[in-house]
Amino acid sequence: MQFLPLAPPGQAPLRVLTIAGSDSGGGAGIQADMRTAALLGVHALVAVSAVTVQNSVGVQGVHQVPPEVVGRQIDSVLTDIGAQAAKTGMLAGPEIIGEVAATWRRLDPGIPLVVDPVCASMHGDPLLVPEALDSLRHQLFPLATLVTPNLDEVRLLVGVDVVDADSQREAATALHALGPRWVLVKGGHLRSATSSPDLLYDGETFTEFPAERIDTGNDHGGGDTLAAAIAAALAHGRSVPDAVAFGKSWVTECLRAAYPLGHGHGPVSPLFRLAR
Ligand code: PXL
Repeated sequence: MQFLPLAPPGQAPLRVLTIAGSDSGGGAGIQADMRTAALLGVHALVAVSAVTVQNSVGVQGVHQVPPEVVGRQIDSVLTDIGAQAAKTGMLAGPEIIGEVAATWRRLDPGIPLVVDPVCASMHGDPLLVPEALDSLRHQLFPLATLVTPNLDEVRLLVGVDVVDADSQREAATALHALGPRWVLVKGGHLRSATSSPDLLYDGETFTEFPAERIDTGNDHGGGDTLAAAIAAALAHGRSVPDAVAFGKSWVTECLRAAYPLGHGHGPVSPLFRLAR
């Protein structure tokens, strides 16, 4: 794959702000975003929304950061350091979503915002309280350049069971009606054992992004990694379709390099990049 251009040593790289939760297991959430950012040569700014107590087997606890502190982290880094793109992951509850949306509207940074509407971990442990779905739909989605739900999140957000190409289009249309500029409905394990096409929609054109299906039980952090790589490419000024194509090829390589960890599911890995 083609990587992103690097800043010369000693010069500031482009920045991506990630607003997300911490995974103590180091494979998903903020840690996934920072691994991907670093290995793509961009600098990650971080607003922590929640601290999860988590390992490879599951999530044993969630501690939300006070909403005001989430807003102040965003304000602090954007008004001083500045970023060329931003991304949200786990936001935990309606209060934090409301604060992120209000801060974004007030600062109006004029940069792309990727919203990965994280609802649960791969083990099925909740990472968003159910009452927060309306805040996601009506406060955050209208601010998003791109939203990147998986099939479970699609079902929760718009009530569409994606089982084939038609229902994937129906879901993309319903999600787009909530206000984001672009929607990427991830295919997950849809359709065939060898490919899992994601569907991108901007209100006019449907574009399919097929990708090789990598069969691994170690795919923790895959969604975060995809959205983080898309945000990094957007920071570089790529168009949304180009950034999605880049993110797909990045996460495919990270899935190929995934490794086992602990007694459960290991993480996707951007560390392959160090070997090149
Ligand atoms: O992969 C989604 C995700 C996002 N953020 C945090 C997580 C997870 C999955 O476990 O723990 C903090």
